[in-house]
Amino acid sequence: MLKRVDVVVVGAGFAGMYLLYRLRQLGMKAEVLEMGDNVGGTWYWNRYPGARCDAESLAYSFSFSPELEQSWQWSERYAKQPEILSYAEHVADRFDLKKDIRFGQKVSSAVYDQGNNEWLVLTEQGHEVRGRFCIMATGCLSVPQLPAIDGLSAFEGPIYQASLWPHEGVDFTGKSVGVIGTGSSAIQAIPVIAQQAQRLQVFQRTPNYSVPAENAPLDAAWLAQFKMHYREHRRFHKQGLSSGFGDLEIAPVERVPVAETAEGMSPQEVAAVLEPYWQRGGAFFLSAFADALINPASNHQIAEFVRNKIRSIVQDADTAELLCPKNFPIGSKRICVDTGYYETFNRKNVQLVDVAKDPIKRVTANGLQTDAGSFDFDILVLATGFDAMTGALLNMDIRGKEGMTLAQAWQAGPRSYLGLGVHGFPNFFTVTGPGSPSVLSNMLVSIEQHVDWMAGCLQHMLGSGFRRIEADRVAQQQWTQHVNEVANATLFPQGGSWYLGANVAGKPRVFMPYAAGVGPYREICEDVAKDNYRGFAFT
Ligand code: N01
Repeated sequence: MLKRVDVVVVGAGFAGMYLLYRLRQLGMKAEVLEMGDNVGGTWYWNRYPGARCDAESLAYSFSFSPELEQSWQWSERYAKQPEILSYAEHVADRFDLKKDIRFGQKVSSAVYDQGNNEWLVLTEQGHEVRGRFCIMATGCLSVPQLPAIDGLSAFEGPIYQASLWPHEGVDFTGKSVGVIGTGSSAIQAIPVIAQQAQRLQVFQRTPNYSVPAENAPLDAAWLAQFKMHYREHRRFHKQGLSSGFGDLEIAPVERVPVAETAEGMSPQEVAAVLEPYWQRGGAFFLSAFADALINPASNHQIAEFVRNKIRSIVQDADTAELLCPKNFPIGSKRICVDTGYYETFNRKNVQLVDVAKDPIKRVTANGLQTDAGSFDFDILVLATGFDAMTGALLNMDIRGKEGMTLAQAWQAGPRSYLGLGVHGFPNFFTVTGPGSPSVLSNMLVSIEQHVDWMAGCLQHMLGSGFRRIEADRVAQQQWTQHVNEVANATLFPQGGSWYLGANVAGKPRVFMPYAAGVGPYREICEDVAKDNYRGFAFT
C-alpha cells in the first residue's frame, strides 16, 4: 500500500535517528527505511571481535540532549561495539523513534516525480512511500567491499566479513584462521582473534600506521566531574580546525599543536614532542605538529617516530620491518587506533604474510595460494574495507530531474554543494555526503551539524511557503573545486586510500571529504543559511 509522508529518510543509524527526532520537532511526518532489523547503522553491522570506536566515547555521542548526555554512563574511554549499539537503542527508546522506522527494508530506488514535486521510494521488499523530501542517511562506510580474489567460493570453511559479522559471534577456539586486510577493522580484530585461535595468519598487502588507544575504564568520580563541563566540551568539538574528537581533560582546553613543524628537528627532539602523545593514546597523536598533514618533511619525521615504535615493539626484525608503512604519509589514510596490535606479532601462533611481494593468486578449498606457496586455514576473515561515501548512494537507483540518475551525475566522481545537496536532485539531501568533513571528523559531530542545518532549511521553507529546493549548478561546481583545492593543499591525496575511492576498481579518483575542519565548514554552512541559503534555488 502506498504511503505518503513529508520526508522519507533512508537509514536508521545515528544520522537517520537524529533526523527523525528533528523532523518531528518541526511537525513533519517522516518515515525511516532501514535495511537492518534494528537501529545503529554501522554499529549494528560491524560486530567483529574487538570492534570499538576510535573517537572518545564521551565525544562520540549525541550532544542535542543535555539530559541524555548526563544520564548515559559510558564505561570505557573507547566504547565497545555492543555498548555503542545499546546506546543507539537507548536513544531510540528514550525518544520513541522506532514507531516511525520500518526495519528490514532495503531501498532499491528513489525517483523524483517532477510533476508532483515528490519522491517515490521503493524497497526490495515491495514497500512504497512518497514524500516531498528524500534524505539519505545511508552512512559513509556501509557497503562492504569484497576483495578481487579468484576462488572465494571454492573455500570449504566459513568466510566471515568484518562488516557483516554474525550476530551470534564466532568461536575461533582451536581453529586455524586467515585474515585478509590490515586496515582499522583488522587491526582491532587481529589481537582478539589471536588470543583465541590456535593459529593466525595475517595476509598483509599494505601496512598501516597505528597508535595505541590506551583504552581504559572511565572512573565514576572523574566522569562526574567531566560531565559538569560537558556543554563546554561540546562547544570545543564543534569549533576550530579540529575534527571534533574528544579530550581527556576535565575542563576543556584549547587544543593547540605543541610545535609548528617537525622539519629540521633531530629524532630526539621529535620524540620529546611525540612521546607524551603516544603514551596518552588515540588519534589526537597527529595533532602534535601543526603541519603534520601538509608538510612532507615534517610528516616523514612523525612517520619515522611510529616506525621506530614498531621496531621497538615487534621482536622479529623482519616482521617489524614488514609492519612499517613506508609508501604513504602518516595520516593520509585514516590512522588506526589499536590495543596490542603490534605486540600480537610477538605471539608464537601469529604469522605475518607479505602479499604485496608475493600476491594472493586464488583462494583454494583449504586456504589460499600465492605465487610462492600455499597457506592452509579453517576460517577466512575478510577485513577488506568498504565502497566508501558513494557506495550506498550509487547502489540505489536514484533519479532526479528529467530522469537523470545519480550514477550519471556522478560519473566523474561525486559532485555536491556543501556535501548536502546535488544539482538536478530537488528536495534531496545527503547527511555527511561527499564534499563535507564527514569521515575526516567525529561522525556524531558532523551528523548533528548536517541534520541541524537541514532542519533549519526545512523550517525556512515551511515558513516561506517554498516547496522545492535545489542546489545551484554553479555553486556546486565552485564548491567541488574548492573541496579539491583544499585536499590538494594537504598530503591526503597521496594516501591512495578509500577517501579517494582508490580501493574500488573503476571508481573515479576524487578526494571525497572536505579537509578544512569541522569549525570552518560549520561557519560556511551557517553563513550560507544566513544569506538566504545562497547557492540553493527555491520555488
Ligand atoms: O578497511 P580498509 P577497514 N588482497 O579499507 C586490504 C573505519 N573504521 O574496514 O591497503 C589483500 O582500511 C587492504 O589492503 P590495501 C575507518 O574510518 C573505523 O579496515 O588495499 N588485501 C587493507 O589492508 C577505516 O579507515 C573503526 O593494500 C586486500 C584492507 O584490506 C574504515 O572504516 C574500525 C585486498 C582494507 O582496509 C575502513 O577500515 C574499523 C586484496 N585483494 C573501521 N583487498 C573505528 O572506529 C583489500 N585488501 C575504530
